[in-house]
Amino acid sequence: MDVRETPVSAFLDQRPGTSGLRKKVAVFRQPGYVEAFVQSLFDALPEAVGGGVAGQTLVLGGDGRFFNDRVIQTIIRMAAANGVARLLVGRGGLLSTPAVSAIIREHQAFGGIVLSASHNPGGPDGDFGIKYNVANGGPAPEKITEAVFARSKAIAAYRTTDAADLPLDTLGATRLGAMEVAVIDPVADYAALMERIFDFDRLRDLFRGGFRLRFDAMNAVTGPYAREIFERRLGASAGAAINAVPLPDFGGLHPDPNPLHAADLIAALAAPDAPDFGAASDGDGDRNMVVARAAGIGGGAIGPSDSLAILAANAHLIPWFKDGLPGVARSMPTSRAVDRVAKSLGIDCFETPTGWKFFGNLLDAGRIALCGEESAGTSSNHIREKDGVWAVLFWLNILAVRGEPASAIVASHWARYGRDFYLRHDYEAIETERANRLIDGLRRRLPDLPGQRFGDFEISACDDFAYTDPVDGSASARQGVRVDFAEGARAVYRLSGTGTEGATLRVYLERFAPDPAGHAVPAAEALAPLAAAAAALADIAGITGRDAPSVVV
Ligand code: VG1
Ligand code: CO
Repeated sequence: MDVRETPVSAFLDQRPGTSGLRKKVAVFRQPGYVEAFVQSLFDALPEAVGGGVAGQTLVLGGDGRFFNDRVIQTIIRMAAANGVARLLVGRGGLLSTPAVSAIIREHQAFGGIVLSASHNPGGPDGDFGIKYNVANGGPAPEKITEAVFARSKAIAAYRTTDAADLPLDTLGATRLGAMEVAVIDPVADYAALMERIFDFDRLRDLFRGGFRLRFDAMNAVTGPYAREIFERRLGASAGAAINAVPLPDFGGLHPDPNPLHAADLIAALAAPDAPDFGAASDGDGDRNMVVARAAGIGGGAIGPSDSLAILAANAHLIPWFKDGLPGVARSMPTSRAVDRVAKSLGIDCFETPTGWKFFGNLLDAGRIALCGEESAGTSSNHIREKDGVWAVLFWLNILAVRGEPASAIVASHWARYGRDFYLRHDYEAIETERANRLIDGLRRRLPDLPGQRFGDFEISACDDFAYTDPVDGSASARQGVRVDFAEGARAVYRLSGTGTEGATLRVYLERFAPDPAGHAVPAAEALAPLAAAAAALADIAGITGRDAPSVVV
């Protein structure tokens, strides 16, 4: 095999964000763009993690979106030219993000590459992304992503080889030069892991008893996982998994599992013949939305922050957690519902910056075993990524053991712990300069804000969230502006690190309501005064020119 050093000029925009490098497909399609980034990654690893990919095993797969098939082949050739010994590739180029994490751990691989822009839209006009995961199965920490970015600014050539595309549709091993390429079943290792975590006998009984699930894979990567696990192994009725064939354009759907983009699922769970439980996941299968049959308090979509709290409170019902949890963690903007559960369990609760990479050390050190984000991500120490299908199985296992409808479990959780009303307002594609001005302005005003009133709310404390990792001491500053109000409410402002167009301002709103008498109110209504106060405080309309958010979830 001839290794070819191909000159390339550096692209200066290859800084990975919250979750890998994410750009418009058109950006990734520039000649040399993928190659420059992947070579920067390979070049940066020896110093950043103490060893390079030569002689190692890597895992490779993606969510099947447009361009996945081309980039897979590019990376296969580059991996061979960079001396990778063994490459595990998902059949058809498909692997969900949680499956990559599971496979890295199961096969003690050096790392893995996931091709996905996650919940961002796909297709030629949509988004593409490349993420790197390290040997613990988790997203590369900032130290590595920054080293890759630094390298990408100086890269001058990449290594590849002239070889035809490899067929990826049949399982088995082939070679490219000295590298073994093993085409693996994308689902097998992952499904086996799920069987070790949950009570599959009990779940089979649940479905045998007529329980009806509707799982919407949104034409993204989880279809094959859902068919195998829910339908084949657990006996859910055929067709319980819908939109279950991964499509390059996601069939025109936007695979972001929230009440807005999975509106059909919400409607199905509100219909007279509704299934017992609904769920959906995102492009790469790491997010989940769970939906209770709509029936009074607790019915409908279960907010991700509530879901995390409820999973924590019920974790002892799952075989994997029968001895309880050492601790839990949530990203900073996630509601404080799980904090109250941790308090009542007498365990630690950590608050980390947004992005799954910040949970890795806590999980590795055994300080936590369950964690989540308000953005529909939940997972545990079974892997080092968030995990959509796992979260659905967790809920099903709780439902099977408790024998109550999901809505009743939500309502009784609120009655016991209080309800944290929660909403996120996104202002998408605003001019970057205006977005930065808004956040900088808030930062500057921080010292003067305590004591000021906005509408019904008085600011009791505020800061720009900074985090020091309790395990390795690494520090991350400027992670979002937190504003606490004396009335048990909170607003958080931060800019998205996954958007691909201008800037996205996220405003996270929450208010604690201890009294069950107030729990029936819809969140939008309960939070309207807080939303107005938060918008006024930051002068969102004045600075961005937007008088309403583009997305409310
Ligand atoms: C968003 C979410 C964050 C999540 C990230 C990746 O980041 O807020 O919680 O970890 O997406 O999720 P940001 O920076 O845009 O707010 V996924 O499913 O895209 O891998
Ligand atoms: Co995702």
